[in-house]
Amino acid sequence: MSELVDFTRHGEIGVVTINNPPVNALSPGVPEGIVAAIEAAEADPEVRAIVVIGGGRTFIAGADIKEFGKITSGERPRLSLYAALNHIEDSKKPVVMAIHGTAFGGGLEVAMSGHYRVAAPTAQVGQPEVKLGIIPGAAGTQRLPRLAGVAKAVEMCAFGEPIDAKSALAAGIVDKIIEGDLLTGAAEFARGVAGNLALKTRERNEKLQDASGNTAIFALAREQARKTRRGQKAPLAAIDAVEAATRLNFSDGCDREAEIFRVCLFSTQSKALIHGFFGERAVSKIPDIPKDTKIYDIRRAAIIGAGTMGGGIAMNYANAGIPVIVKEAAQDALDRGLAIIRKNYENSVKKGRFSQDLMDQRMALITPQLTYSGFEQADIIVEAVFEGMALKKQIFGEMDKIAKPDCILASNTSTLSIDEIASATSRPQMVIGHHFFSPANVMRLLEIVRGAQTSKEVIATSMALAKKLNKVGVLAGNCRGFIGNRMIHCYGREAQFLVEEGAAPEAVDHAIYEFGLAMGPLAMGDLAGLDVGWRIRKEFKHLEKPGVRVPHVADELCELGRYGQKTGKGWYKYDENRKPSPDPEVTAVIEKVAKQYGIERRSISNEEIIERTIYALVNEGARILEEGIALRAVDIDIVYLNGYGFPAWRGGPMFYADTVGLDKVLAKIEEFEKRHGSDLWAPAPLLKKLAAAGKTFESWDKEKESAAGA
Ligand code: 3H9
Repeated sequence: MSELVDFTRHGEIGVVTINNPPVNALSPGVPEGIVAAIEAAEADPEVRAIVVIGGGRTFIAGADIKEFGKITSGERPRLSLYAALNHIEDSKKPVVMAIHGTAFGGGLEVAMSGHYRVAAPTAQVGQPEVKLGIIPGAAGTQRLPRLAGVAKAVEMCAFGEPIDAKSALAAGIVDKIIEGDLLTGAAEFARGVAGNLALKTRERNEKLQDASGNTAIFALAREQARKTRRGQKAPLAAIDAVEAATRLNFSDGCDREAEIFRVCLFSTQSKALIHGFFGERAVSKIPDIPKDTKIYDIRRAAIIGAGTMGGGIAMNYANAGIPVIVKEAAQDALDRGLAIIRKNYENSVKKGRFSQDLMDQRMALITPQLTYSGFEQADIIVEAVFEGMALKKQIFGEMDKIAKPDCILASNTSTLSIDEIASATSRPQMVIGHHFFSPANVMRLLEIVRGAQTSKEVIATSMALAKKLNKVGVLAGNCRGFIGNRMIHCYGREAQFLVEEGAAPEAVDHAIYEFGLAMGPLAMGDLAGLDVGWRIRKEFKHLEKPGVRVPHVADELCELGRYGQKTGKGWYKYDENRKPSPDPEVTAVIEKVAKQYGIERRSISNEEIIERTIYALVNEGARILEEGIALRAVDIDIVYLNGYGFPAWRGGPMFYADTVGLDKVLAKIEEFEKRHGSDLWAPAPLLKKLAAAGKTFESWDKEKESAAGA
């Protein structure tokens, strides 16, 4: 056979094994190899039934996502698996698909072309294509409703969540769960069905019902998709494709699916989501840190600070099974912190996300205390106190005295210099930034900030730890605000300027929300607490360049005690259910500020709101890239997708700029520079360079990667 697909005979059972590590994606040669192996099995008179199984850690994780870019760029013709899958299904000998690991996307589509499916208890099956902005493209939307019924198929194809083996069995996708060795069990199952050719999936129409019976299912799914997948086209497209299965015969349904698949594949949304998929994996690769760098074993953690951040961070450690001490300075603060942790867990139990038992286990891993007792045994200590340099340095000085020599000393600072913090210790090589995002138990981003002297081992351990904590770790260089907050500072500044210039706060937030972010910048400020930024601005007041415009409204709101949601008022006023509404007091503050600083008020379009805020991110992002604070443009995108609610289907701010065209983005920035001055809007040199060369941030990443590999 081929290197990718192997055929062997185990007595009267032909075994087809796919060997395309790491995930047995359907790369060129794999589908052809499976078909050839099935043909060989059919031609072998000794073989009575066939088992198809994945070699290594999984069955088939889907089509090879790397191939999609080649199709859209015209490098490869269209990808079609229909004929291959019909060929498998037309086998005269029963084909048993043996699933372990993940049968995702094209993997499940291959599995459904078999006559039977058996699965390991830990296997998962799913049609996650919508997460890549596409729909199943190898008859998944046509075979799945025939196996599992319309409602299940809509749920799986439109929302993309995988299901476990037990649910797959209940849905009729899998015929048997095999305990013990999968190949042995599958072969035994195959012997049992030898000579008994089940109906082809594509001919099983009994679960499709008539179109009218399904109307409610489709209507409900569309409503849910519009709500929970706001702005995304693929979920609705997937529903259309499953609906086609209920209206057309299999072959015409497949044609319809192919048309819809192609439209999705060529969409900007799909390119953006695929960029995010590979980006999430690319960020873990640090060019100057070899794969075999020593990683410290993190078995015990300690956190200083039981506030919102400290508590959330403690939950991450407990969730990963790592015992964690949480230290506070005063009993009431410690009690408050622990009560919030408990409440968060209780909510998860109430929502059925996990059992009371699991909650109890996790709570038992968290030790609240007022002293440093036990800190000497910790493998990592995370400081999560107030954002003030003096306090942080004092704490790091104390940690230095207590911690064992190979303990990692991490700061959760969101803006302050890691090098200055490290200078309070005798071991700057062990000091690193672990910037979690609020709520820390929910947000996936962990910005890992490398100081000038941070050791490679500490960086490598932090990247590995991020994975263990179920976070996406992105490495950032040390500068004020690192990647995320340095950029958000410019974005927030423009949002406030827009308000001073005449846009209502709700107009700014609405435009950004419509653009696709989870929340507008002012509403986000209210949620995070306006006093946080106020305090930071006070700390950095001495760095402000005289004569450069700064926003004033948020500081004035803080002076009035309007810290945001926590005080019931900030940019908005909040009712007892935290529902915001515009507040005349805020309008009065804005008008007063505009008058005081001679700012002319005018009507501002949604387009300007988007350009001023998003291009401010892009321009600062380009500087961050050029300075090497971020390793790649995609690292910035991953920070924004996972830490700031940037819509995944726009790919992140840098990818979004690529899709607009860097020449157009630059032209606007130059216009803003003329209007608002070079201090705020001078275009980043890298942006100018790329725009002049007709390049993109993505192409810049690729050039850097190939230069590093050369
Ligand atoms: C599809 O099937 C369309 C069809 O309807 C048919 C159309 C005609 N392709 O995530 P990991 C790489 S669309 C290429 O770190 P894990 C990944 O980049 C597809 N490469 O491992 C990484 O590379 P590297 C539908 C892939 O154990 C390495 O494998 N399927 C693919 O944490 C390890 O990956 C999906 O959307 C792929 N399909 O998680 C599933 N998958 O080491 C996408 C992975 O160089 N995949 N790679 O960085 C996943 O969800 C996870 O990878 C999986 C394993 C759960 C499978």
